[in-house]
Amino acid sequence: MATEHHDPRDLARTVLRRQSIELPSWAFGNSGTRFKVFGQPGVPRDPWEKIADAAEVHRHTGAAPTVALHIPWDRVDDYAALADHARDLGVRIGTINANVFQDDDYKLGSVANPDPAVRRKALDHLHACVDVMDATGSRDLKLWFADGTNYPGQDDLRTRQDRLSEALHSVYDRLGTNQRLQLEYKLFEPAFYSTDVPDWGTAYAHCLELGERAVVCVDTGHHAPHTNIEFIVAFLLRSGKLGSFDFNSRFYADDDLMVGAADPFQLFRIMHEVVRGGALDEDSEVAFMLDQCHNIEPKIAGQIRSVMNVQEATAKALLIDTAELAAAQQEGDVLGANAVLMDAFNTDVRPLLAELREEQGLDPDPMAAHRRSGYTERAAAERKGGTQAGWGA
Ligand code: AOS
Ligand code: ZN
Ligand code: ZN
Repeated sequence: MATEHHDPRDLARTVLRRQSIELPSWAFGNSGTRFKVFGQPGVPRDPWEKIADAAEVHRHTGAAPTVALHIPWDRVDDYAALADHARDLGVRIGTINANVFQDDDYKLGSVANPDPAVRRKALDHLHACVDVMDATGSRDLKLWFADGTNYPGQDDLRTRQDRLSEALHSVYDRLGTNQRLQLEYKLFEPAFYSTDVPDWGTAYAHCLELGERAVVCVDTGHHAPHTNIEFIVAFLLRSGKLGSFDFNSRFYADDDLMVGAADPFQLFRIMHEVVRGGALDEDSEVAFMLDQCHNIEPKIAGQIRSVMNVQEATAKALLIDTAELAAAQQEGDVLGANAVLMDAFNTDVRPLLAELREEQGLDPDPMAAHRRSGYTERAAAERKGGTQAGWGA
């Protein structure tokens, strides 16, 4: 038995070396709550500078080679030039996020709005986002809709599903053969009575109807409290419908705090299902993105910390002795099986990750390397007048 036992550390090293985490451009701009946006010095003034900040995260972690855009927050005249700019800085443009929630027209919704003219406007924007993808070479279009209602009777729930479905079909038909539609669900907010894509089941059903290139995005902050998110991950991976993650953590609602900060054990359980379901295999197409707001902490450092948190949870999940776990499960050894999982979770993986970074020519401590680089001070000195960017703009 001992001879056929693989050392989980070997697999961990291989997978961790190739793991990549996508950064959201909007995490680098000023953000806040409805009560106050606290500005930070050196905040990017435009998408070009947001990409430069993302590149700084990648420089020290080696694990964040792509940056997601949000349109129109990241509107530029020439997206191909923006993609070149990213490449020059050592990163690439990743997912394109559509924004059909910030205009006055969208008070009663976007693609599910009762007014056909507003629905048309929203749909035109979604199509324009696919044009952006064509220019940047992006694979994924991420759709999150703020659509819903605040009061019973405000609109017809079923008709809204018909309108949503019509728009999704239209966007899906516009996609190129190598492009995908990621449908993101969220239980509530900004709508408080009903939401048109409230949960994974609704997103899954729409994606099934659309076809193979429509997949579900799981934002970890978008569930009711105590939802077993790892079950959703396991289910969606089993049916080939998990497209991506928006990682963040929450104490109350959609808090968008740093991933792994509120509940590292939950992140570990999710990463266990990710590994189990093959989402970190070499040919996996699951995208791992951050969707966070750094309201009070420094933004670049906040992203670096988040990337490290994902790496640590992944390393722990990869260290689970799967042979022992399977044997304990098969024998009905409840405590034994649980102990296998907990042993891995309680392992200090920081030395392993530090070693892997050194092998890649990186500083073993990305936070310290970023601090020492003087990047933040330089940005603060050079970027005058950068008060708002992205979220809160
Ligand atoms: C909104 O709650 C969602 O998480 C979306 O992913 C959204 O596009 C993103 O958070 C930027 O606001
Ligand atoms: Zn999200
Ligand atoms: Zn969210």
